[in-house]
Formats: sequence, C-alpha cells, structure tokens
Amino acid sequence: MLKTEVIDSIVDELFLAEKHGKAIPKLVDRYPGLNVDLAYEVQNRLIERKCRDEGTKVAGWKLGLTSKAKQEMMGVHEPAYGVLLENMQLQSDGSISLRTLIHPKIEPEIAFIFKEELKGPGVTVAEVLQKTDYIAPALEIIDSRYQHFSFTLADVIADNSSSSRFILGERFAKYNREDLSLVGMVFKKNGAIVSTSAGASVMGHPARAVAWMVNKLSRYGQSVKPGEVVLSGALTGAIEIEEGDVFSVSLDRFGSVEASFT
Ligand code: OOG
Repeated sequence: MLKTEVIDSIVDELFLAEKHGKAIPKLVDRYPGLNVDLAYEVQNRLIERKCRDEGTKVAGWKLGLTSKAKQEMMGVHEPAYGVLLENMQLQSDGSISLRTLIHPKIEPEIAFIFKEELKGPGVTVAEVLQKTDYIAPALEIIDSRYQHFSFTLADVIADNSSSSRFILGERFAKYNREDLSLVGMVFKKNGAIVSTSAGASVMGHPARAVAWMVNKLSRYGQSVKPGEVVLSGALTGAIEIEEGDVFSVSLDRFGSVEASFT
C-alpha cells in the first residue's frame, strides 16, 4: 500500500474504534513499517479528522510516558505527546459518564498555561518557565483504543497518546517562579491516598517535558500558542476508573481538582 493509503486506513480504524467504543488490535503487528515519524503523521491526520467530524478545535497538548512509573507500567521507555481538543475538556462540578469509553484510566498531572507562543527548535526549560502564565492541577482520563491497553511507542503515538478527556482545577494559580520539580502531589481515590509524588518525577522537572515536546513539534511547523494548555504527563501510575469512583489531585501551592464518575 502507498504511504497515504496506509495513513488513511489507520486513521479510519482509530477514529471508528473511539467512536464506537470498541478496541482494536495494535497496529505494528499489521503494519511493520509503522515507525515514530509515520505515527505522528497518523496523529496529525487523526486530529484533522476529529476537528472536522466532531466540530471541535485544538485546546492544547499532552505529554505521556514522561515518568518512570508510567514508562515501567506500560513497558514503553520514551515519552510521547498528543493533542487536547476542546471537546475533551470536562468540568469538575458534574458526574462524568464512562458509558462511551473503552477501558478508561485516570492520572494526576500538572497543567501549564502559556502567555506567549513556544516555538522550537532550541526551546529551553528557562524559556518554558519564562512564558508560563498559570499552573493548575489536572486529572487526565486516558483510554487506549488498543485491546488490553497494550501498545508500542509507535502505536500509542498514532492513537493520540491515549488521550480521552481532561479536567483542570477551577482556579489557575499565577506562576511565580516556584520550583516545579519540588511541588508535592497527593492523588486520592474515594478519599484514600493512592500515591504521592513530586514534579521531579516528570523527567526531573515538568518544564523539561514541555521543552522536549515543543522542540519535537517544530518538525511539523507546530507550536504551543498563548492560552493553550499543556499537561505534563502523569506523576504516578494510572488507575482504572469504575462507576461511583471519585478521584482528586492536590498540588502543593497550586490547588486541587476532583472528578466523580457514573
Ligand atoms: C499512554 C499515555 C500516557 C501519561 O501521562 O503518562 C500518559 C498510556 O499510558 O496509555 O498520558
């Protein structure tokens, strides 16, 4: 098959898997030529299709597999990124239905909101911090479109890095040069602590993950625009969500956010 035909047919499979809530076998076994570069091309096309068919637009970006906990959990040892769309954002004040999702999991993250464009190559941690406007706690719901949540790096990238939904803390705190590597995090399920961590669990410093992503985005002429949100990637392992669960993440000095599921 020609490259464009391969991309089209993978985009179709992933789009329909999400739409119908039905997992598919991972791709690399069926498309041995699927490498990381081709996978990002699939991701770009999948996002174009979602924007067109769902009438939504880009709200920001997410990192994935940026902490050791997540890399070990998934057996994938390099980070990846994906796109957040406006229709993926949920509010924390209602109950979230799991009905259309395949096998959702939840993760605690640090959200960045920027006041100026971040455009690579050559973006440094210092530049990321200088352009950071606000920091907020975030819960990300991931939902791999692959059977058994099993994938290689190229598979997960094609699947928009398992993006599904995200919830941001209601109050964004102005970023005031706090050391984000030292920000403590407490993650709770139904009132009990499931894990604790700190910003440093994300590549030593969460802004390093953002810089890494921005420099990768420059290969496609893409950048992080003012007002867009970027999720750092999970600070700990992901937890399966069941009906009736309530999760919360609290970040030292930056507030909390909660999500309840039905
Ligand atoms: C890939 C996405 C992981 C994170 O924050 O580490 C991710 C996955 O585990 O399905 O979003």
